[in-house]
Amino acid sequence: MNPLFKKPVYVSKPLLPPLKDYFNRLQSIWDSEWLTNNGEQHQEFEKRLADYLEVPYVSLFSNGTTALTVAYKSLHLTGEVITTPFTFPATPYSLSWIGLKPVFCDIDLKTMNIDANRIESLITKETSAILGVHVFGVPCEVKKIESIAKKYNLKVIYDAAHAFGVKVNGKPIGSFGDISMMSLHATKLFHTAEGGALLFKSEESKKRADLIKNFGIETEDLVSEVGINGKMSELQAALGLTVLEQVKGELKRRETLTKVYRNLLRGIKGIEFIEEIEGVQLNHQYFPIRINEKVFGRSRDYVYSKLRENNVYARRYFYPLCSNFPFYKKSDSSRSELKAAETVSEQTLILPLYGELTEKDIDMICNIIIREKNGAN
Ligand code: T4K
Repeated sequence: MNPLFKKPVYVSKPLLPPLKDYFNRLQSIWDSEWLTNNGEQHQEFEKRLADYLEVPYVSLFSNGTTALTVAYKSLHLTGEVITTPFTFPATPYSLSWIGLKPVFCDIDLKTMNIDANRIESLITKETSAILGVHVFGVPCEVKKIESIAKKYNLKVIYDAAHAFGVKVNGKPIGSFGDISMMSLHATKLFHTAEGGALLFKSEESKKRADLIKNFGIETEDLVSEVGINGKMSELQAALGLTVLEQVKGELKRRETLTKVYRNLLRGIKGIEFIEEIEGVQLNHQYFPIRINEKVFGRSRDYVYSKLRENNVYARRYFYPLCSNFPFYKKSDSSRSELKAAETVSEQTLILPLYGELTEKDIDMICNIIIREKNGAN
């Protein structure tokens, strides 16, 4: 069979700025002979990112996973942390690596985020925090989570890996909770190849995270705590500064392409997707759809394999569910019922979305899907 697409179409493609712009910054790095450890590019990038994201303080990291771990350390978390199983493995792993226990809470079927109404029943005397994930850039129920945290004196951390530039009622996503983490991996709307950032409200929190990510070294004479190497290099920071120039255009293009997807798939029975949400400025990081086999006539996995036959590499984020990883499944982490998360994990498919796609590409991708429904009837 001849695939419909001659070249592979992946779920995402890194936003690549003009190479000459990056070269100019590389030249400055060469001239300075300073490659990492809070150099000029790093300092400029931290300021520019804080401005762009409208948060007071940013700390840059080598990747998002290390950034999360440092966030927990800086908040002195202990014992159990309530989180979602419908996420990338990095979310619970970052807890497990420093001896914290993830406790999985079921999700809301509509937003696919942690179900705030179920959090309270999982709180024990061991609980020290709630870790929400704004999955696919859709914000968690930040107000409800805040009031639960207040009532039980818990910290709130947001894994905002997918939520670069998202706003809720005009407020930047990084302004909620004690600390938010953004992944700056190549597959993200905005990236530094590998990278991550923590966003804070106070300078004191930033200083603490900065200390931990640099081995806990305060001065040449004083090492005050067990730190780690989580630093971002000058090469990554320079790439970030260059990509930042392009991100608004990419966002606009993705918004247009999302509308094309929605128009083509709206009304197809058995397929659901996220429409505009009142008061929320989305970032179109991903275009997830949910396929209900009973109604659509074909399973998510069947559609996934048909897309593959045609060179379209859609992804089953997030499957398998983290709570089903063998080491979590047999542990106390997966102690509650996770029905909604099971359903969503079995139904979700992420379709390709990035600025370089054309309207025609999206039309062809949707045709492969719709053809399967018709074939099934
Ligand atoms: N929390 C959440 C909720 C996350 O989703 C993530 C990461 C994290 C925390 C941790 O953040 P980091 O420590 O990674 O900063 C990818 C990314 O590697 C990962 O960052 C991301 N989430 C996850 C959702 O997606 P994979 O295993 O799917 O990557 P891979 O290599 O299969 O890439 C996906 C597609 O992107 C490929 O099919 C092709 C395309 N691609 C990829 C790369 C790396 C390119 O076109 N160019 C590239 O350079 O995890």
